[in-house]
This record gives sequence, C-alpha cells and structure tokens, in this order.
Amino acid sequence: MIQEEDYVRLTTIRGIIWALIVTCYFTAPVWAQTGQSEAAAAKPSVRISGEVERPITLGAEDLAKLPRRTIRAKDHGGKESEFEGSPLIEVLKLAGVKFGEGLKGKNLTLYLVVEASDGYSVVYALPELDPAYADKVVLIVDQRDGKPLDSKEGPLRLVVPDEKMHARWVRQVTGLVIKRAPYSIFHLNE
Ligand SMILES: Nc1nc2c(c(=O)[nH]1)N[C@H]1C(S)=C(S)[C@@H](COP(=O)(O)O)O[C@H]1N2
Ligand SMILES: [Mo]
Repeated sequence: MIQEEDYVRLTTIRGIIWALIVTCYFTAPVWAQTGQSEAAAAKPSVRISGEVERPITLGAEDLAKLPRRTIRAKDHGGKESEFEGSPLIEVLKLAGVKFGEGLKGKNLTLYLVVEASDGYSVVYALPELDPAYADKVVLIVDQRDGKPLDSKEGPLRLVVPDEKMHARWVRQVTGLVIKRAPYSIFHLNE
C-alpha cells in the first residue's frame, strides 16, 4: 500500500529531478562555452577590397599556399612566442596590389586600412610592407607556438616584431582595404 506520505515524497523527488533536467537543458550552452577562451577561433578568412584590381576573400586553404615565415617575438604582455604566418604583402599581391617597381608615382597615394571584427582598424603605408622599400616585418599569422590562434586574437592577427608599441598588432583581422589619399594634378598623367 502506498501511503499518502510516500506519495508526497515521490512527487517531490520527481519534481526535483525535473527541475534539474530543465536547468541543465537551459544552462548547457553556457557550460559549453566556459573554458573555451583557449579554443581555436573560427576558420581564417580575410577580405581584400577597395582600390584593388581583384577584390577577393581568402580562406585557410588560400592562405596555406602563401610563403610561410616563423618568427619569435614578444607580445604586449611581454610573453615571447613563436608566430607563424605569411608576409602581409603576399596577401595583398593576390588582389593585384602593386609593389616594387609598381609602387611609384600615383600608386604611392594608396594606403592600407586593416580592419578587425571588433571594429578596431589601423593604417599601414604600402612601402612599410614592401622589401623593396624597407626591411620591416609585417606578418599575418594564424599560429602561435604551433597552435591556431585562440578566439581572442584569431583566427588571424598581425605581428610586427620591430614595433615598440603593439597597437598595430591587429587581432581578429577580417578585412584589408586599400584606400587612396587625395592627390593633386601632379599625378593626372599617370
Ligand atoms: N582587434 C583589435 N586589435 C588590437 C587592439 C584592439 O583593441 N582590437 N588593440 C591593440 C593594442 S592598443 C595593443 S597594445 C595590442 C594588445 O595585444 P594583446 O591584446 O594581445 O595583449 O593589440 C592591438 N590590437
Ligand atoms: Mo596598446
């Protein structure tokens, strides 16, 4: 015989179990996210647009075909890491941006805006990226110490080892936009 007391107890236990199930169901997505700051960011993808011959979007496979470089550098926090990626110039060349002998005259009124997914953006002058002009190293990296960049800095980040400020080490790079500064009648025949 089931007593009324037993019945109340059973109902209470059943209620608690249901409450647990419902709580788990709704909080599972939150749990799944904790501890994921170390997890790899989404797949690399960068759009090259603006004053270019061929606007393009490059994915991981396109980037993997570019020449790769590995460098040791200290990040903003002073931590030294081995960063791996490609010279930024190589990415821009795929969109038809001119360098070397082609980066003269009116083309020297062009500049690069690097855009990040959080809205941050910085400017580079094209000669800064060009070994014909300077020995500066500007890499677009997808790996740090042999691992894909985490979601805070990746999937793509600029690394500029010789700069004392880290402000142009753009995290979460999504876009490379070539823009043109105003120019005078001097360049009209070019
Ligand atoms: N996308 C993005 N990149 C950024 C910034 C930013 O706010 N957003 N801050 C810059 C500045 S001012 C510095 S000092 C470094 C800091 O790098 P860290 O966050 O890896 O330490 O990132 C640079 N890159
Ligand atoms: Mo900074």
